[in-house]
Amino acid sequence: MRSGTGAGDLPDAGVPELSMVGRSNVGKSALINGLVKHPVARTSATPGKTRLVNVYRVVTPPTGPFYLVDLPGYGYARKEARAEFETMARLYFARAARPRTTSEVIRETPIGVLLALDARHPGMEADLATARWLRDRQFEPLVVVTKIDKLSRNERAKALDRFEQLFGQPVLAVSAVTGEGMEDLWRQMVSWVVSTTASRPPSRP
Ligand SMILES: Nc1nc2c(ncn2[C@@H]2O[C@H](COP(=O)(O)OP(=O)(O)O)[C@@H](O)[C@H]2O)c(=O)[nH]1
Ligand SMILES: [Mg+2]
Repeated sequence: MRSGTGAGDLPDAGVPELSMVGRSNVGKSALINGLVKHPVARTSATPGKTRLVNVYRVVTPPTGPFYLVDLPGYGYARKEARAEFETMARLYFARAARPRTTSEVIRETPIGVLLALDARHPGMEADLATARWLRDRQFEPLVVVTKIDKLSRNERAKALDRFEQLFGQPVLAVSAVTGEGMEDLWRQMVSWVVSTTASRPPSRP
């Protein structure tokens, strides 16, 4: 739908958004392509390629339209990348609908977060810091372990245990290459979208 660098380029309030958060090169764009089964997002073997917020409007039964948001990655070799990510993320996540005081204007944008982690690198400080950052702001991310095809059967069981220990929640293993876990992830996303729309009062009679 659009690419942008600032808050003004983000989608209009009111429509649920599912955003991809993760280090550069972890497979966020490949995940989006795998989910919508169409090469809409540019993938790259060179880390740090997505410097923009890319927004995709998804229309699929049984949900109403929602947005998939490909956020720039963090933890890329450049030192400023972390600060850049935080500046952008602060603007982006401030748009979410969350419990507020009655005197505040309520902006109805439910935001769900997919935190993408590389199966081969459990426990990277940048990932743990990002999970803390999100939880501090009341975002409970769905943890998605990417590139699971890169691990052997033995390695994967160990890695998934480790991720679950580190993040204190179940994780979902996926591969954009083999398609493993993608249906399951899609189902969880759709049911999140349905639940956000069901819990809100209808905007029109
Ligand atoms: N083997 C494997 N490679 C993947 C997978 N997902 C992404 N990649 C590769 O990893 C690189 C980075 O992917 P990309 O989606 O651009 O990462 P992003 O920076 O997080 O958006 C590309 O070369 C992809 O082809 C996966 O599930 N399995
Ligand atoms: Mg990308």
